Amino acid sequence: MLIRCFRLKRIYCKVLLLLTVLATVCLLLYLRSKLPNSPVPSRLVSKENYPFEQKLLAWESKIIKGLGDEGEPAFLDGEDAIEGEKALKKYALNTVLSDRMPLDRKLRDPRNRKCKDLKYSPTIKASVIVIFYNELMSVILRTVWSVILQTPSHLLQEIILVDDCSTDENLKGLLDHYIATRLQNYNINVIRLKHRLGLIRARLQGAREATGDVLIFLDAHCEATKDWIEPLLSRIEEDHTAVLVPIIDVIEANNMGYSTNGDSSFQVGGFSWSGHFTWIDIQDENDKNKVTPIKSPTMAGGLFAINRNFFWDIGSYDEQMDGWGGENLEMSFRIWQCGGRLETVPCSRVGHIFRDFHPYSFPDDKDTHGINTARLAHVWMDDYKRLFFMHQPALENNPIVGDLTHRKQLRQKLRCQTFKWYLDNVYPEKFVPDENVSAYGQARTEFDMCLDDLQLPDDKVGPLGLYQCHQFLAVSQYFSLSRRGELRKENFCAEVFNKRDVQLTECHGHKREQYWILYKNGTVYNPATRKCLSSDGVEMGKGVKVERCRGGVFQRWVFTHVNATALPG
Ligand code: LR7
Ligand code: MN
Repeated sequence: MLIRCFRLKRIYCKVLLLLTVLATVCLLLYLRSKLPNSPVPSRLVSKENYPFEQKLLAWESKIIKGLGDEGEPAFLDGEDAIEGEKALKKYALNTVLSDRMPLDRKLRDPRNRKCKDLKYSPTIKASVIVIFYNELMSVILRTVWSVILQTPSHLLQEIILVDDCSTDENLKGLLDHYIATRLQNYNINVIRLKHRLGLIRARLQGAREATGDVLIFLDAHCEATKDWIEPLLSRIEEDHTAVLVPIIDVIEANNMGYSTNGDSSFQVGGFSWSGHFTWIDIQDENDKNKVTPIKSPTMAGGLFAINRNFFWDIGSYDEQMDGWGGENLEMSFRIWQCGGRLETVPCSRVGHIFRDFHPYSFPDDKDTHGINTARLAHVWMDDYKRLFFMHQPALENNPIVGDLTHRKQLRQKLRCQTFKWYLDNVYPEKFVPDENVSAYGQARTEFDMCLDDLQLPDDKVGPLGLYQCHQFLAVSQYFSLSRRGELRKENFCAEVFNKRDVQLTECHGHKREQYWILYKNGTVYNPATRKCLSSDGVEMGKGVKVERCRGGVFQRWVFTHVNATALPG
């Protein structure tokens, strides 16, 4: 054709050649891409993953630009809204909404103004470890994107995703394909566990693979915000024994709104004697507006940063802990008792989706939280474990708790402090129901009726009740009269309402309606109302009240343990 071309007039020849070349290029381009509008370099799409690519494209085409920007709550219309409601009931998360929301949405900077003036220049790198079991893919990926977008690349060694043997098929090939095609420029490592190990051992697997100076663990439904990592790394560089928690903000499970507690007030971690993590308001007025790290007695467990070598030196995790729960208190007590510190870093903020229930089930339906907590009570709490086992008597001498030799050896090897040391030095505000009190135990009337919390849930206010005394020591009938004159159980105090009713409400420490005097004769007197605690006319299962003091059987209360010298006559 070329030779013939030369024979034709030169101009026709050139045009013809050009057209042929153009057509060939077009054809080649079309054939190579096969996938119109794909954001993905075609070399990454093969015959095998072509279906994944199509699925991702279909999904991506439905993402609504700007939805949830700045962390604003988002809403869908029509059918999507209805489906979203259903999803919320099933997964404790509006999965429909999450799937429509950009994975790289921009959040506003939630930090206290003063944080913005602080300069940090850490020189160490973090491995971010995210474990998941059957989490929604868009939620996992939003976690990953937020880390990538909010972390300067010189501070990020790698992101490690640990799949705790999920059964959701989307989290296999499709997730791998997303990472290979949309995140190929980042160092992301996916570890697939062959069996479900539970979140504690899954984290351990991630930690074993990590190579960064610092490990940062995140739940698989988090979003990091501006400059979140710098204050964490700087603090660890300064003190390698500091284990750090960011402020954990709430991402609403129904509308994905990022909500903060206001930019200055925040909470640190505590615990209840039943072995649960609790949030506690900061006690020290000076600490409330601080932007420097603040000591925290415990941590929630899902989001924290720790020097990698220190993580191993201080005993990583109790590998015999199964499933979910307890590992956070175990680690908190251990860190403090064995020479580290736990701190909340107010200038680092990460959102977490708080779900109303676990969308996954546990193998064998075991109470892993209870069992794990029994393990930590035996190892770390010395005699104070009595207070935990009062809540879980069935676990006290139960072989299900497993062998503790290694953890006890660890405690010896590290020459750790006692639990009393921890309470005195780290958490002096913690109320110990049978120490430094003037009376505790059952408070009994002459008719074999006892004060009873009537199974009031932890987060509710309800009547201080009366119920038949149990033969054994049950937590529901365990009350203390504190040295400050509170009639209390854990953080709930008996308070007089309307000069008559007695309710259990959060202890506030301002005395008044929460102030009681127990006299040697068994009278429980409330000076604010000048009335006495009475069981007169109270039916079993109903609330006691205060009445004019007149002595007699209905106004006499006998506590199991009384420190008589501490009582007025
Ligand atoms: O078998 C499982 N395998 C897993 O990999 C069960 C769960 N998981 C994953 C799961 O996908 C998630 O990424 O483990 C992570 C934590 O599970 P969640 O999100 O269901 O737990 P949670 O947020 O309700 O619970 C808190 O307490 C747990 C106790 O074991 C863990 O320490 C969680 O990390 C912890 N979460 C937080 O601290 C976030 C702040 C919430 C609070 C308070
Ligand atoms: Mn979580």
